Amino acid sequence: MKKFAVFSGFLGSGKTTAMMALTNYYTEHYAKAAMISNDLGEGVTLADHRLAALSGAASSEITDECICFCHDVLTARLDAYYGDGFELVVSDIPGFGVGALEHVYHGLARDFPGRYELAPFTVLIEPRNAGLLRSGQAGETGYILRAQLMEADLIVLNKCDLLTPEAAEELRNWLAEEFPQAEVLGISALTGDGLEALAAAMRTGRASLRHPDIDYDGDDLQNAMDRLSEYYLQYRAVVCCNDFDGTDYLADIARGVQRTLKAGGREVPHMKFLAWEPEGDFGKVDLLGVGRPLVITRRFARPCTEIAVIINASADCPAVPLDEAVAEAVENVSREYQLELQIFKKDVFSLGE
Ligand SMILES: Nc1nc2c(ncn2[C@@H]2O[C@H](COP(=O)(O)OP(=O)(O)O)[C@@H](O)[C@H]2O)c(=O)[nH]1
Ligand SMILES: [Mg+2]
Repeated sequence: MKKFAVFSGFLGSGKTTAMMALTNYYTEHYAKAAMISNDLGEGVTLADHRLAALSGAASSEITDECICFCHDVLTARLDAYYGDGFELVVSDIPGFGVGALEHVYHGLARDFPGRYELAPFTVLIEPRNAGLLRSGQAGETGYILRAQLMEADLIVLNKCDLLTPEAAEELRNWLAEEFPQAEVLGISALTGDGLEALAAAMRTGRASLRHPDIDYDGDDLQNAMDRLSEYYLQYRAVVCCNDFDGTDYLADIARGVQRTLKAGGREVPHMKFLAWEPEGDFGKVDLLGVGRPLVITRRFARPCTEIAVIINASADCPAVPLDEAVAEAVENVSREYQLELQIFKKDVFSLGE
């Protein structure tokens, strides 16, 4: 079997976490599965792939370009995995992912007929955004969420651990009524609930290869894309004396960025703060909107003396003020923690340029 699935969905919906959980589950129960983190940043080892690798998932990344537009790179990667005995490969989509059904699935079906089995085109949504969409309060994000869900063969309501079973069922029912072309599943990528159903959908389900009318060339998508910036910073931080709490350090930086962006009326759908120490222990903090509480995704088990840090984001904020907000927070907090910094790489760009 050479099954391939795209996992689309809004920033922060849990694509990376779900792909990690699914590939591990699938490998344990069925056959070898792997994941590809697709990112627009240049170079290698952006936050999602680093996280997946630290977590032990079979993982690789495709950077610089969306798999929508580099089928040669994608097919070479897929063929290498299938040649190696993998039976399922899942990849996410950078940015908003809108249009990936056409560009990836139809592109592969047209140019490489019969070479891969396309699993259901899968779109993740988190309860908060499903709720906002349902109540008509999603604002400009509403267009993006709706377009993503219209592309779906399979809608995955993720983070169901944050809901009561009744509330999860109600949201699933609403999604099924509103997007009748798709099957709807509820999972928690964090607890593993629902992974069997997701694995079964990958095994037995098929892509429908429809052509939904998502107004791909319309102003709504273009405007949203134009406002999006990508941010990437990697550095090493060494404490001058004693040790420090790496998780608190990441959270303090995240709070600093959050304060500045909030004061400037900016938004950041998803900013990741990932750090690891030489032994492989790691910590991660996620900022999923300036008005939402920080999420401590993973705590360092021990105090740190030296860490490598990646700060990686898609933000609704022009590149310059975004860069300034992060630089200020990193500088202030690192001084407070008495850390010496060595910057390896910085890459900040607007998608609209
Ligand atoms: N409570 C909860 N949090 C989750 C779940 N899945 C992902 N998250 C968290 O949501 C945040 C964004 O997840 P991520 O996988 O990076 O989202 P992506 O941007 O779509 O790839 C992280 O803090 C995750 O730990 C889940 O099932 N339940
Ligand atoms: Mg991700």
